[in-house]
Amino acid sequence: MPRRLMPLQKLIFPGVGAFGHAMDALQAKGFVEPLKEYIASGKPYMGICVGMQTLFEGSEESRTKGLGIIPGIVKHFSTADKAVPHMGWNATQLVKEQTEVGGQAVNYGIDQDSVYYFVHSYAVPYADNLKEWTLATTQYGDEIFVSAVQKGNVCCTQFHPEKSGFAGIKLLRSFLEGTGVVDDSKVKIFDPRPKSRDLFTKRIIACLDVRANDQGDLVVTKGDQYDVREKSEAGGDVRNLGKPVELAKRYFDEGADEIAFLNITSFRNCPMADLPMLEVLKLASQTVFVPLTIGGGIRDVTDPDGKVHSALDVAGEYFRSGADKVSIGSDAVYAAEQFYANDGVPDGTTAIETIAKAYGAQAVVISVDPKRVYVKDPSETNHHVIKTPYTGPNGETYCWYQCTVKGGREGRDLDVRQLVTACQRLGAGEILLNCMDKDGTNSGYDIELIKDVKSAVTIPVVASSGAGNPSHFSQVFNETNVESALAAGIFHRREVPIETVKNHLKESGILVREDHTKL
Ligand code: 1PR
Repeated sequence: MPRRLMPLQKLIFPGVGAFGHAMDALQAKGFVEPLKEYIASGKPYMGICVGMQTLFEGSEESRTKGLGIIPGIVKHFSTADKAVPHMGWNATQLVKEQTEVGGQAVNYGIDQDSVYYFVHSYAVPYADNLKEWTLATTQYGDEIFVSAVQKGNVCCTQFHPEKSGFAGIKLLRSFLEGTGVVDDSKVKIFDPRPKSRDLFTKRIIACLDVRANDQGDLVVTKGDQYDVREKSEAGGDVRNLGKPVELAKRYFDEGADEIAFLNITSFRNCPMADLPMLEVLKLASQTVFVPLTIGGGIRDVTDPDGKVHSALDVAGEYFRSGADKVSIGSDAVYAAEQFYANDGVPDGTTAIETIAKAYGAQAVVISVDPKRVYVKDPSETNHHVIKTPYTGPNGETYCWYQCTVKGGREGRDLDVRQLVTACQRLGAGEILLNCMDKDGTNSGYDIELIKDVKSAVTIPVVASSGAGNPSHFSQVFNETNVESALAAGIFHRREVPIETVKNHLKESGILVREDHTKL
């Protein structure tokens, strides 16, 4: 049934997910012609991410045609020199300037000193025939792509203003409070200037492990090597380090670039209507304007009446409640086992595949809970081993990293390299790499593990477990090429503020995000 958009005064099309999926949905719901008609009428339009990409003629991501309003094809990033998806905070270079100020600001508040949150594997390479349409470009590796579009009544961003802290809110406010239409005759256009290196920043992520305590309240907790109970002979209480929504807001205010919530008791079956993290996400997304990842229980769930909800349905509920990414733990291990049992052929049924197909690879994170298994000699195991200077209990100098499920309760016959390569092949977009041996120890990240995983995949990797002081962050960024580092305990216990970590990284010459925007 055709939809009428003409009565609208302004239209924002915030896209998440895959190009083909978005275009098919527009087609099926009768929005294609009304959207074209609306944009042609000269009324203000803002497209975000896929909401921008669909204005082009097509995308390498799909055979489905785009709206064809802007010339050009959306292309996949090269993985030769960088991780893909391009996931994180990057700068923009404005290539338009107003010769006469008044009405709608041509830059819509975009600021070259700020960074904005991107999450995409496909982008429109900048080309001269896009001059009239290009408002800003961004460099990732040595590729320069269109990161913002502007012409007349059209303004779009490849990045997500709604997830870009106060810098992004300033942009949305400019569109909402301005006329939303720029007089192009009063705009000067420049050529983008390539830089010797991109301005992509390293992300600092705060992680909140959440579960119900013995009184039934949802609390943020933190384990030592995954044991979250206070030490006592009778078995202590679950450690309570605060309330999830309040802590998330605190970390946003303190400069976290992303926040992850992990429901750590999700291995217990939970009916769809009672998923405890939905409310947490809904409330957190009202005050937290950086990406939110949710993990724990992303798998098929069965209600008490026997009704089964697919992992895709569960993920959909989380996305609609404010999650930007879902993180899959145990189910990813089972999916990898199924993948190898199937001779390395994806069968399209796993949660990774179904969620990535609908929401894009960038929305699917794999949370890995590995632990070291020491061997005297590599011949003792079929698994991928590393030689390590940190010897085992009996002087062993080799180890492999065993994947676990159910929050580390059960080890499987799968090593971490097998897991991450299978998950990348199945369509995952990021690896959240925990380490059971290091979790809660404050002794630094497991650099050997991180290097090993990073060399096996081209998707971004989050280093996790063991951060105890700011120099652990500079160490992990200097010694491995991970894109981001996560910590929990030191932030919860206020031992090291996020700002101290970022100042230390800046002093060490590592690029990090600062949001100086005043609203
Ligand atoms: O298997 O898909 O339902 O997901 C369960 C999720 O819950 C997984 O992501 C798993 O990592 C997590 N989880 C389960 N049990 C625990 C536990 O601690 N008992 N938490 C747990 C994992 C590890 C990190 C932690 C870092 C940094 N927590 O999230 O935040 O190690 O900590 P640190 O900086 O204090 O060292 P599924």
